[in-house]
Amino acid sequence: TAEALSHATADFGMALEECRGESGLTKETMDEFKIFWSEDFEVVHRELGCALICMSNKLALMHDDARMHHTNMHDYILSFPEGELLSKKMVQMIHTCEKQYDDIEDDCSRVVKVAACFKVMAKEDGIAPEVTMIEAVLEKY
Ligand code: BOM
Repeated sequence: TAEALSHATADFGMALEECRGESGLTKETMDEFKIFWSEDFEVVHRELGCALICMSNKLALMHDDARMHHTNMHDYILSFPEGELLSKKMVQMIHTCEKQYDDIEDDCSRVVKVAACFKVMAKEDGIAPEVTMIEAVLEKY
């Protein structure tokens, strides 16, 4: 659900600042992680892919080959309110997207493609959060 994904985005986004240095993702490209879900934000920068790898590694959500760790991702999403349905969907969606871009060798370039694919799928499915929903979650931190 969009509710669960707002929580996950708010929590996952906490790792962004720690990952700016090594990923090279500037504030001009992405000021805060919540804007990932904005209509106006295009998920195209290789640096964002590098940042997603770094952020995922802090939470053990990826394997060494920069592919999703299915069990850990499932359990992570399950930890948020209303996470039951989302955890299944999200693992399926990301896995479907991974298969689509499996031929891209560069990890950062591939991961940003997978993330863009996931954004499209989540929007189609109606589980993509509005930026305002994420802001509401962040206010309670
Ligand atoms: O093969 C790469 C798999 C990793 C993809 C990670 C996709 C994350 C998309 C960005 C949206 C994040 C929203 C919530 C974070 C939960 C992890």
